[in-house]
Order: sequence, then structure tokens, then C-alpha cells
Amino acid sequence: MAHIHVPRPWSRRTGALPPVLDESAWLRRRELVKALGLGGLAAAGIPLLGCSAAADEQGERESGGREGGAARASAQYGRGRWRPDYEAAGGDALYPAPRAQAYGAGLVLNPEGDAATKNNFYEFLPGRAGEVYRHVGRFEPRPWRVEVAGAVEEERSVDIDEIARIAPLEERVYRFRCVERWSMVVPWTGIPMKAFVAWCRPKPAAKYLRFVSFLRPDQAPGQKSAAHYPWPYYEGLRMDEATNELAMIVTGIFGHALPVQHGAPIRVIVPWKYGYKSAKSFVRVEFTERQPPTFWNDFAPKEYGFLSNVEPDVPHPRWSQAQEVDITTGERRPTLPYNGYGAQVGGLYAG
Ligand SMILES: Nc1nc2c(c(=O)[nH]1)N[C@H]1C(S)=C(S)[C@@H](COP(=O)(O)O)O[C@H]1N2
Ligand SMILES: [Mo]
Repeated sequence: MAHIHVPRPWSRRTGALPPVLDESAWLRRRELVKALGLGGLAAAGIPLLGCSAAADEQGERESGGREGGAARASAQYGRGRWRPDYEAAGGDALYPAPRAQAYGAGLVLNPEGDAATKNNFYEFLPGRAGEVYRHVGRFEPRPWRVEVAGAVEEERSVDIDEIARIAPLEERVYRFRCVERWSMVVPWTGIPMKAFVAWCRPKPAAKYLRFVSFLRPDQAPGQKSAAHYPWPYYEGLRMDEATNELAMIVTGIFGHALPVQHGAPIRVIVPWKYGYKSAKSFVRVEFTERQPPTFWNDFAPKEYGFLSNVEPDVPHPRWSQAQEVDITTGERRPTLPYNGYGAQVGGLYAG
């Protein structure tokens, strides 16, 4: 299937790099908060770096775009702020799902409010990771159907409730690593992608899966303001990757439905790859015989490949990948090969 080709003014003509994946502003702010010891003030609701309740409201109405409330918003976890107001895929009664103890041993969760206030979702906040949650107010995660298409025995359109019941929902604690280096540990709720793939009944010729996200410029401001991106977002996996035990189709986080900023109501999670491989809010899954094009590879082919496994020794052209940065503490730690999942996935890339 052809994807929309958009001229890219930053590439050949200007030689300029696309304005993507800049974490420096966020890191600087984090350092400042730490240096000034403002964490407690923020928790007490004292406006931080220009943020006030009014600014929050304003941001949610799309008129602001001001930064600064992450720490304070984070402190509101526990008061239900990140519980979405739509029915989770499969029904709220299925959440929280039982935790699969085989994953996450020894990992410490990042606070929910930190994960929910620093997101990468260019449909809502193009050009950088940040406070996506301020820009999601118009998005409607229900009703939601997913087209299953391409090299399958039968093409069909399926409701997310049906997908969430293909296999028992389970919760898995995974490490998550963005290519920009920020990292976190969170509990995802979903089903093994392997079960989903089997349910789709791919033809033997199918070698890849392609995920396509929504296209709703009226609900996602970035799809209007950043028209130079090749919307909708699209990503892909090899079939052997999609059927690896770690790959998940995810409908929840922290025991409830996904907040919009995390990819409501349904997304991909492949924890050994950089975050951009995990397409959010997908509406179409296509089985293909050839390797499908991907959003970031089309946008900046020299910077983002297809496999995109977490590899500490393979630097991004503009920065080292040797370390990762904790979203909560700003602590730098060594990047682990395959993001710590070499035992499960190393074999996929051995030959
Ligand atoms: N549709 C869509 N999916 C996406 C993105 C995006 O911009 N659009 N960003 C990706 C990137 S770069 C990362 S790091 C993760 C972030 O997931 P999180 O915000 O839930 O932590 O989502 C990925 N999936
Ligand atoms: Mo990312």
C-alpha cells in the first residue's frame, strides 16, 4: 500500500536536520528543579517555573503550550488524574489484570505521573517529547475499530473489545527506552502480540506486520500544525519479532486504560527496541511480504532504521547511546543491549 509522499524541505535543499527528538530542554529543567530542591514545593502545589492552575487549564484548551507543570501534575497521581474517562478495551472489569511474574523481577516502577506527563506523541505535540497530556483534550478513543488487512486468510474490521479478549489480559512490568535516551519502568496491560497474530490468521507468505495510527487532524493538533510529517504514523515489525514472547498489544498502563498520551486505546509495546517502534493508537494492522516503510525511517533515513534495537555501542548520528536517563531522577545509567532483553530476543538477530 502506498504511503503519502510529502516533500521534505529540510533534507536535500537545506541540508538541515529535522527538529526531532530534542531532550535537552527537558533535561535542563529537570536539573534546575533538582538543583533548587523544588520537588517539595511542586508537590505542595506551589507554581513551578511559570506554571499555575490557570496555565494548566489553558494548556488543556490548546491555547497555551506552556511548560512547567510536570512535577506538580505528577504529585496528583493517586487522585485519579490519569484514569481515563473512557471504557477500557475489553471492559473496565478486566482491569487491573493479573501481573505476569515472569517479567519485571528486580525492576522499580517509575511514578505513574512521571510516565504520564513526559510523552512522545507527535500527533499532539510535534517536534519534541513533553507534556503531551495538555493537548489531548479533543481526542476520542471510543468507539475504536482496527482493520486487519493484507496477507491474511480473511480481511476484517474488529472492535478493540474483541481484541482485548483474544487472550487473557495480563500485566507486565517492562523497561522502556526512547531513542532520545529517556527511560522508565512501567506496568503495561495487554495481550501477547503472538496471540493477536495467530488470531489474525496470516497467510504463509506474510513476513512483516505494519501498524498504522489514526489520522484525525481535528482531534490531534500536531497533524494540522506539523503537516510536513508523513501522517498517519506507521511502523513495522518482522513476523518473528511480532511473535516473540515479549511483544505486546497494549490496552492499559498502571492497571487501567491507556491515557490518551500513552496511545489510547490500543498500542504496540516491543521493549527491546527504541520507543518509536511501538506505534500508538493504531487503527490498521497489515500483513506484508516485504519490509514495510516506517515513519521515522522515511523522515530521516540516516538517523532511524527499521530494526532499531536498543544497542549501546551504536550511536545515533547526533548522540551516544551508551547511557540512558531516568525520567524521574535524571540519573544516567549504562544502556543495556536489547534494553536488557538479550536473553529473550538475542537469538532473533544471531544469524
Ligand atoms: N502514533 C505514534 N506512536 C508513537 C509516537 C508518535 O509520535 N506517534 N512516538 C513514539 C516514541 S518516539 C516513543 S519514545 C513512544 C513513547 O511512548 P509513551 O509516551 O507512552 O511513553 O511512543 C512511540 N509511538
Ligand atoms: Mo522516542
